[in-house]
Amino acid sequence: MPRRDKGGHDKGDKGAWATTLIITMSKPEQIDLDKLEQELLAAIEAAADLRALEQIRVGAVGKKGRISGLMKGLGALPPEQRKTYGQAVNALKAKVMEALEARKEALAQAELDARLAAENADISLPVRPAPLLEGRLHPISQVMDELTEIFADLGFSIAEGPDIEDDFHNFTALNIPPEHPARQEHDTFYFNERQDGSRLVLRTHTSPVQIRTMMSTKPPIRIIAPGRVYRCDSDQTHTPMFHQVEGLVIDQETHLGHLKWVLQEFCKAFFEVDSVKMRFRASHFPFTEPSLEVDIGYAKQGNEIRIGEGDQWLEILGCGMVHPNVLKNVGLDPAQYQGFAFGVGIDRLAMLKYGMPDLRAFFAADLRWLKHYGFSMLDVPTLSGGVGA
Ligand code: 2NM
Repeated sequence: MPRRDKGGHDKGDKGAWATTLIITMSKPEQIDLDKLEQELLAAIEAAADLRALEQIRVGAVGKKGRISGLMKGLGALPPEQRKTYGQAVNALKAKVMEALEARKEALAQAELDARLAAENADISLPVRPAPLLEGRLHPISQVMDELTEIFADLGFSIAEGPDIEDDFHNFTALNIPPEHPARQEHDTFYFNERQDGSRLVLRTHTSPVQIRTMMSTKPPIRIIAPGRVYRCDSDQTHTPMFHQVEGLVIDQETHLGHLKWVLQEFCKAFFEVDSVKMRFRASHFPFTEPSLEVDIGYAKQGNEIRIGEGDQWLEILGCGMVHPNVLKNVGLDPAQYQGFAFGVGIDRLAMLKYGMPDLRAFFAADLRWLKHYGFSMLDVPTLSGGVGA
């Protein structure tokens, strides 16, 4: 295409056209327009894409385009020729516009066809694993879900509370007054002193959740409180943060027999066995009276341990009847209400059930470990399917 088609940015260009017109004015102006028409229609037909077509449009009917240039040249014609010539240019313009429109539609359709062809999906290709299938649930999360499922089935609700507690909820209300030796045993993480001299703590057990529940809820109460707890202790068998689930039942006639039954049902469901051998030993906690520690029977077969049978014992939890002082501290009348409480270490339960030998691996964030011991997101524990299925 000639240079001036690009819109005639050059002033001299326009002049050149006017000259042509005047020279061809006497009669052969028709020929000039025919030639231009052929040229333009051919260019439109040959436009390879919408961008090329737009350039042709601007060059022909744009403000500085060739046809617009012809219109502007009209004034230079003798008056008697203006009308016919003007009509001819208008007709040319209409034809060119029509051709532009048609080509534009065809090109748009072709571009859409090409895009559809390029973007189609091969549904016969194997599906890439979704994040939901690739990701793994930490064994602790899995065990928490299992515990929730089991205790929900026994009629317990879930209660939660803050990780940062005050002295009253973490100690005093639990019958652990200031200077009580149990405060040392707890290896507490203390925050800096506040203005009134008191210090907040990272909760050393989830029992403050039970305190809060007893203070805010009228019995009967049946809750479990799973969550993180903190003790300033770190070696092969201790991590400064670990997980506990504690349970609490408060009613008017709840007794130790109920406690034994609940723990037995829990152990059977959790370890997925039909019967468990359990041993209740007298113990001492400030917040329960009487207090008991519970061992579970197991047998070692090679490297595996079988829970529920055999003549070996493994301590798994502590429990007891809630101390009358605790009931008084939360405003319950010990003459009217009583109940039991228990506490289990979740991390230890997970190690036992899933055969994980090293506690510290739980918190090492090693993806290879998680891939091996982790659970699929879709493995939701159910009692009917076996909680650890
Ligand atoms: C244990 C063992 C025995 C316990 C007691 C209470 C409360 F708040 F009711 F007094 N909560 N948790 C308790 C009793 C916890 O953990 C080994």
